[in-house]
Amino acid sequence: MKKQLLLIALSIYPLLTYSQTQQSLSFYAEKCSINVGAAVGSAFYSNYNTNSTYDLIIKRNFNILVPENEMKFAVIEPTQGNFDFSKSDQLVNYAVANRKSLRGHTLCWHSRNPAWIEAGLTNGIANGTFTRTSLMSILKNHITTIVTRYKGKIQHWDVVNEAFNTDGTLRTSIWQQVIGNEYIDSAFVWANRADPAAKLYLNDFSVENYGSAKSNALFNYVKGMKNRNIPINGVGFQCHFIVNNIQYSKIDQNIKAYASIGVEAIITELDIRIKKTDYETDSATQLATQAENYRQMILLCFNNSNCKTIVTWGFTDLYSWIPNFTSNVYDYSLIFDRSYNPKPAYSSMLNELYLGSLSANNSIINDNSTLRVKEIGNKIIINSDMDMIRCQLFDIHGRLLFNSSSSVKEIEITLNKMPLSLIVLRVQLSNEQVVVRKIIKQ
Ligand code: 9MR
Repeated sequence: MKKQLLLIALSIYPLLTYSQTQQSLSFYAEKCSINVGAAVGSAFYSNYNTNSTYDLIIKRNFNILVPENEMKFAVIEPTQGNFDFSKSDQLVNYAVANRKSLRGHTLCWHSRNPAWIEAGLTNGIANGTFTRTSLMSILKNHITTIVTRYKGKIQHWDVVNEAFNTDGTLRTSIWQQVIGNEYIDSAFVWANRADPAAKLYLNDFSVENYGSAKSNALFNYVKGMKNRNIPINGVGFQCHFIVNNIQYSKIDQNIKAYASIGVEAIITELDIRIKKTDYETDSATQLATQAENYRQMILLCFNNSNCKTIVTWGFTDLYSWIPNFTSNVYDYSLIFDRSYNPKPAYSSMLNELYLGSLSANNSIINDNSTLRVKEIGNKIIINSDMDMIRCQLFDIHGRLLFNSSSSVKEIEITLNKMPLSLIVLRVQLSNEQVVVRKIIKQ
């Protein structure tokens, strides 16, 4: 009877439209312990708590929000020492009232600095307006004031944004030129002192794929920060992608590299743009490919315990930075269309989260016909009727202990150097089902 019900649920789900179902992205994401979020831009403030479609989509679908522009330096400290919190307070109050988490974006960046900071550069070169000491104290005051104000209310901070060049060198922002490379370490230390519970991230673009000069540089830098005991929790992969042009396995490999040094790698600004001429030729194919791309991004979160946040950069094509940024060559990058209708990408994310929620709430874990786990001495033997395309073990802190990605029906893991405590087994089957099982080691 139970199986029959499940089959019916699976088969009708893709047919439901957004307006017909009460379920939502965050409804299922929470069952999978995933944060699913969106950036909110200027439209948020005119829709603030109005129960408009814009407002309802946010309330129902996202459990983490990020201000697209309203916490940037120029907006929040337009003149030295005078802070304008009007917009950020509105967002924070909304998040508290609606039980949403927040990502603060961003405390230190080369871009969107106010004129009084920009005055320190002439043609991009520091001109002596600020000394190292004066700029340190400006940055420290900026970070400390904002993080302290929102202590306990903003759970993630993009402390430093886009610090690297494509070749892996550090960007010569005003902060880097006047303070030196240590501006990054200092920014993290100041943010941590102001709110020790907030998680702190170094956010960047084109750092998603394992092995590029820029992603290697970011990885090595973060490793160095950990060695210097700088309080960094993770990196943000912005993920501004082009449809059908995403290298999942390289992203997966990169996320796992961060796991190996105890660092999160989360998805902070996802959008997947489509060339307008391709869309005009065959919109159905483009949207279906985009839907599959978004689904695969959700799988990265399922398959990596250090990637439990996925945030899109906006949610409706009505308000996206893409057309303007690409001189109208690209568009249609988000999961709702311009009329707030959910796109195929929305449904594919919803379905994937729904499937994930089934294994998260144990309805599949206990099905011994899918997966059998035996412990013999210091060995764990995992056996499945279906091919296992990935098999991973994590320790209690979510650190990866074992990882195999060959397609097999049986796998034997020797536990010699593994910690004696709870470990978590996560297996992805050839039907893409993810099975999770907890093993208590004696
Ligand atoms: O989407 C944002 C756009 O509205 C702003 O004009 C722009 C400059 O402040 O920033 C855009 O957001 C960027 C984000 O802050 C950092 N990563 C890249 C994003 C897209 O450019």
